Amino acid sequence: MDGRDWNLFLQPYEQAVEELKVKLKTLRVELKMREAYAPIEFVTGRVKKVSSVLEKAKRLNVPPDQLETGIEDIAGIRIMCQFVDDIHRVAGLIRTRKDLSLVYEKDYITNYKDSGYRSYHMIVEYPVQTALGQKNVLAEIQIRTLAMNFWATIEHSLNYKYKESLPDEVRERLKKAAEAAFQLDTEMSSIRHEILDAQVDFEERSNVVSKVLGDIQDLYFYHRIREAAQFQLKFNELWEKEDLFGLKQLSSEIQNAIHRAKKSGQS
Ligand code: 0O2
Ligand code: 0O2
Repeated sequence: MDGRDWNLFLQPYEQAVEELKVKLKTLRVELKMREAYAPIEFVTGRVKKVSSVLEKAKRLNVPPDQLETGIEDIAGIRIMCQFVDDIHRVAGLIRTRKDLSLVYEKDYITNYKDSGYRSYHMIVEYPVQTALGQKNVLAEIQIRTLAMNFWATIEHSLNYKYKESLPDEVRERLKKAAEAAFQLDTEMSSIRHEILDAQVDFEERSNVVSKVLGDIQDLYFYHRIREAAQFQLKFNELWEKEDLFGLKQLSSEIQNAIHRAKKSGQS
């Protein structure tokens, strides 16, 4: 083991993690203000412990003088999202940032690991300003849903306890649990889409109702009393049946009637 000062070695990584956490938490606040919904639920970060850095270097055969390039997750940031769609949105936002540069990405959601692990990883290079000038450090940003995080947190702690000797039966059950967590994500996404669709339908229906009722008033204004009364009856019937398609058709029929009324008023 070399006699390096580990605190000094890890310092730029500490700085990178602190800065990235502040920036990503700020992004969450800003998105919440702009869109009322933030694709980021919460952000955490950590610097790898010296013992874990050494263990990983040994496992990956990284020489002691190449730790900075050979180990990409000494600085680690985790971004938790509610929905799988949010992960792609957040990854897109990170790609366009000017304060870091993307090195490469690993999509462990499409290509999930044998263990069942799912997450989206982005390896980035982040410049920190030190007393000796700028230093670029590598950082790993893991983006995952709350369900993926729940699974990974528990699986990680079990693996830590059992190391390599995790019983096969437990390994299999963990894989099944990962599948169940992913199904939960899929179900939540589909419920969300249905809610969004329902919101759009509701919006559309209330717009068409306002338009039809306003246009019927206009027909009275043009003294088309009989026609207006017939349209009102038709509207009542369609509104009762919640027939959005029929209401849209009625709206264009009324538009034509108004058009005719205007024309005959002019001649
Ligand atoms: P708030 O308003 O207190 O929630 P830190 O230095 O404390 O900002 P650090 O060291 O990474 O961040 O701490 P930690 O314990 O890893 O948690 C970071 C943030 O994530 C904290 O919020 C936690 O409250 C939040 N967090 C952790 N687990 C969960 C969780 O399961 N659900 C939710 N919603 N939040 C969680 P803050 O930023 O300190 O703010
Ligand atoms: P930590 O800080 O304890 O989480 P490797 O796959 O480790 O040989 P690489 O290329 O760095 O080498 O790995 P990878 O898989 O791209 O990303 C490494 C990190 O992803 C891990 O960090 C974990 O945080 C997470 N990860 C990857 N696979 C699993 C898994 O099966 N279960 C869980 N719970 N997490 C996983 P570390 O090094 O474990 O560090």
